[in-house]
Amino acid sequence: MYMMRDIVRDGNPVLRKIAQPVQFPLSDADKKLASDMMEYLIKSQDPDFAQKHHLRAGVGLAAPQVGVSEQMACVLVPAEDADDADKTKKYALELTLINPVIISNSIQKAQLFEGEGCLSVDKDIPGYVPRSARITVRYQDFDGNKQTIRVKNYPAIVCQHEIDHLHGHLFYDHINKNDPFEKEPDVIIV
Ligand code: SB7
Ligand code: NI
Repeated sequence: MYMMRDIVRDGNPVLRKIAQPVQFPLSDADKKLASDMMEYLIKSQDPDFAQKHHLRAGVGLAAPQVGVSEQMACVLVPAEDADDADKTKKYALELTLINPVIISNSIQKAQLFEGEGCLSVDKDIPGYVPRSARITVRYQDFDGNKQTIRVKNYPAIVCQHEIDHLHGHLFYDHINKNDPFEKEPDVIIV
């Protein structure tokens, strides 16, 4: 499985490349990539395992972050028991996005009140990252079937962060340099 040493850091050109579309049927290498990326997220969210192996917890991981310039990303957002009716559900969103495209964005914005971080960026970069509050994503599943999903708020922010990686964008590209904590009009603070 992937460890922190496998995660590509800012400065490596692969993080700034436009990732290539994934071909179907999936190659064995692509199947392994998908399961290894998801395994990283699962293990990184297990406090004991993460501490023991010095993993930074992640809610998403994109293929360029492990050095593969392909349009694949995993998203694993833990369920918040507080406002989650189904207490048996471990994850609010558990998804492997292949060749994802955002086909619609809400006008309303959302931003994390503490800003964003990235497994590929070792330092804290303060500032708001304006995102769309709601998006519709078209992507392909493991069988190559086209799927459409609508997500909002935190899961939507994570999906946008991951899809950005497939286009060579990093979260801090979106921070207003002159006013990092500039508040957008009509924004949900998540
Ligand atoms: C905060 C963190 C993430 C997404 C959105 C807000 C994911 C961090 C892990 N990654 O670097 C994934 O690309
Ligand atoms: Ni990232």
